Amino acid sequence: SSPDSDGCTPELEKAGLLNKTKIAEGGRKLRKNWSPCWVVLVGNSLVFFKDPKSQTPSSWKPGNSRPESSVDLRGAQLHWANNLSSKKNVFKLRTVTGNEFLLQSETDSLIKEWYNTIQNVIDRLDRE
Ligand code: I3S
Repeated sequence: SSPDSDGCTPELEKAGLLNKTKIAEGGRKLRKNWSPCWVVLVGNSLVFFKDPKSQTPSSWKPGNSRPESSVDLRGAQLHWANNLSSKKNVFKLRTVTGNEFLLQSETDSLIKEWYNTIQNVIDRLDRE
């Protein structure tokens, strides 16, 4: 049977290392502070873990590690945002509560996968 045969454990959709900075909190602009971050997409949330060295996708289990923060993707908006940074491959995620994050990877294919996977979750939640 699948690990989620009881239907109670949210499905782990994707996990990996991205560069992250928060640029707004509740609509108020913040100063950029880029840092590498383990990003985990599980259920309706994007979860951020601080210490990349202590986290791997295979070691991640719900309740096993302490997330730095998490983002509810319901009603969120995703946009490519290369105009907001000198870095390449940047997208912006804006939550309904007005928190804004930039996420970035040097690897084109990787950032496209993340963009598409997050957008699919947002679209699924929009249809609910
Ligand atoms: O959009 P900005 O203000 O040019 O962003 C850069 C700055 O935040 C800079 O920090 P300080 O100005 O506090 O030293 C960061 O080090 C840069 O990474 C920011 O720009 P990029 O283009 O990397 O997003």
